[in-house]
Amino acid sequence: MGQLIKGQWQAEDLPRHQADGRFKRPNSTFRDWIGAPDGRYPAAPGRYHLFVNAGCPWAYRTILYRSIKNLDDVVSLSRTAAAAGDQGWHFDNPPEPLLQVEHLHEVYSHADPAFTGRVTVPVLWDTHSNTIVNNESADIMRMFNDAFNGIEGVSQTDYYPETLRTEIEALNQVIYTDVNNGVYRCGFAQSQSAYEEAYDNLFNTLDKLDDRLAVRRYLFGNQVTETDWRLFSTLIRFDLAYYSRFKCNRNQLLDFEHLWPYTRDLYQLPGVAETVDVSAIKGIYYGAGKPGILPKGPQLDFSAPHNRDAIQL
Ligand SMILES: N[C@@H](CCC(=O)N[C@@H](CS)C(=O)NCC(=O)O)C(=O)O
Repeated sequence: MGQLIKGQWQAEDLPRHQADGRFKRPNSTFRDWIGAPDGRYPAAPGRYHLFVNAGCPWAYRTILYRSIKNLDDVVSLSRTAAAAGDQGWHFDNPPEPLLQVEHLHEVYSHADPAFTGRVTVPVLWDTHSNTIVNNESADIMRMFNDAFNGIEGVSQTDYYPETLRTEIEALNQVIYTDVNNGVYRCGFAQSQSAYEEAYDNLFNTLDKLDDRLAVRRYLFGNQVTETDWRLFSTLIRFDLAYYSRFKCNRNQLLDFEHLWPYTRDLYQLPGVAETVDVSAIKGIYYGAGKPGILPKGPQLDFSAPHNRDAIQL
């Protein structure tokens, strides 16, 4: 995919690899915060908007939080078409209603006419000052966790409890490196050794997480945290895309004794199932090349009983 250079779309794809073939993900560029003490972005209902792609695991985290925190009436949302085109992400049935644009890169150049960088989803947009508040999914999850809690109807559930923060940060780091980004390090590796290293790290970590979930209902016991949602965002895509498209094929998720029922357990919590868009997931990973044929399988029953309620911890 191309990028913006001084506000102009450039189709040429700059390399995203280190010399040894390892995939390197660039950092996000807009990092402001709703509800921060500077008062620039107050937590007002109807003021903010999300631009997402429902197949993307990073954008998905924000779609998921918007649903489980009951923010559907507080933060509005537009989806891009499943697969990127020659100008990157674009909207189906343009123009997109909020900003009257056809491509996501126009949202970025609206915010900053001289923007240089990658045009990524998710984007959290402020309709008052007409700019991007933040385009880093990890930040947006944290904001959605508590920034709007003063608004009626918003769920008060805390997925980042004070008492667990140190442990959450530590496990997030491992899961990000080896699993969330690990599947991309498999799929986008440019050398055999970089791929095999990422593959081994991925499955070693999944094995450890599987053991951990033998005795705990969720990663930190019987309370769902941010770390569960971060892991879930990758697991729900695993057999649909990563196993085949990214060559993460030592096992399917279906083969893991605990990770598979754990994924179904999270899927069956209120507000989650309606956020999982299987055709968008297939579309983002398989749909870009012509003729854009999507795999028909695999058949996965996320609604099958998980029997994890009995785990006490
Ligand atoms: N750090 C970002 C990463 C987002 C990201 O990489 N999104 C992908 C889609 S899955 C994207 O938009 N890629 C376009 C590009 O890199 O040009 C986040 O977590 O929010």
